[in-house]
Amino acid sequence: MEPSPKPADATSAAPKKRGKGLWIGIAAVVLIAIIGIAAYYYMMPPAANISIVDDGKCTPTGDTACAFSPTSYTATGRTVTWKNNGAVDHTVHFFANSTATRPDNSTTLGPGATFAPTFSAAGTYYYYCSIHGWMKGTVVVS
Ligand SMILES: [Cu+2]
Repeated sequence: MEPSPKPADATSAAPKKRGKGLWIGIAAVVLIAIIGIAAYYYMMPPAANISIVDDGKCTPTGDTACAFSPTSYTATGRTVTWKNNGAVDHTVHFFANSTATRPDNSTTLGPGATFAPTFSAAGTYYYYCSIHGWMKGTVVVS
């Protein structure tokens, strides 16, 4: 007998099946990666427009290391995001001389916290940190 055709068929069929499985595996990995990246960006908080910075102390004599950066910000839209990139608590409180329809003040923002009010009207909004009164800033909404 000649058993040679059977092994030849087996070897020629095996790589074909393995190759298909490999491509399905690669497609699955790519699909999972795309879903993962999309979920990551969806879950991410919006990028901050104004960074709150400090030296971890904010001594009451007017520590200039504790500040809003930039101190004056011109918004491109109606929502502005502050992020506390410092090590101590801060707030964003709007002065009464801002445009009358100013948004609500923030609650206390711990390190890493964000505050993103939407301004309902164009205007110039003056604000300060109620914990460190010398920290002040301006937002211009058009
Ligand atoms: Cu502060």
